[in-house]
Amino acid sequence: MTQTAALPTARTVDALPAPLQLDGASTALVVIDMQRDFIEPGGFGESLGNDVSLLAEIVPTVAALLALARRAGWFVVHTRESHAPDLSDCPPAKRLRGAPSMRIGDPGPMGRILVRGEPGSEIIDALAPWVGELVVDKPGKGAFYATGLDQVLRSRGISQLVFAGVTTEVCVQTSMREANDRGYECLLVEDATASYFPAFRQATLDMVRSQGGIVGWTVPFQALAGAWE
Ligand code: C5J
Repeated sequence: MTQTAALPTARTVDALPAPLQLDGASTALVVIDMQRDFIEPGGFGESLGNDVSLLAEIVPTVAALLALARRAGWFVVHTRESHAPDLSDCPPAKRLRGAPSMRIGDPGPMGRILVRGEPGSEIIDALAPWVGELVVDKPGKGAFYATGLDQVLRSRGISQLVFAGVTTEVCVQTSMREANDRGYECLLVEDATASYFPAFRQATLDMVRSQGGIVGWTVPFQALAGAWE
């Protein structure tokens, strides 16, 4: 009788500031806010005066990362920064901040800005969630604030999170810090995250992996894919 050895589920990823042992059985990919409202013209990002084309550049890499996660069998989570239609979960301090051309809840070319169920709050077609993947609507910048994400991850035995998405220094970094404080090991894929301000993206990568990885690790996509396949 021949016996087939179980494939090892853990791999060593050549990350910074140090190699990271990633175990596929306890890993989830968390794709932050790849929504039309941030990436396409006419949404929240552009209403704040930003050049949204900078964010669209990472879409092929995020698509490749999603494909890797699906092949590897990692649990996949997508988040959407969004609010209830009555804006009951949008504090005035958030809605009234700054001087955007359109505020959260205002009608725009893709429907009401950052409101759940409107076309602008949907994830872009190229990165659409698959059946069985978790979609988390979050009213804050962080994925753990006022959501059930922590409970879902814990119930699945997940302790390592691979992060991608936008924007690096706002929702991605906030979510990573929330996860780090909750005991998750966090790995940010460097070329699968973007900011309207490239210098802020770079500063965030440097901050995350500074001081021995005070928030987590970073890795280029090809290095992660190379370790896995
Ligand atoms: C922002 C986000 N930048 N998804 N949201 O307001 O990073």
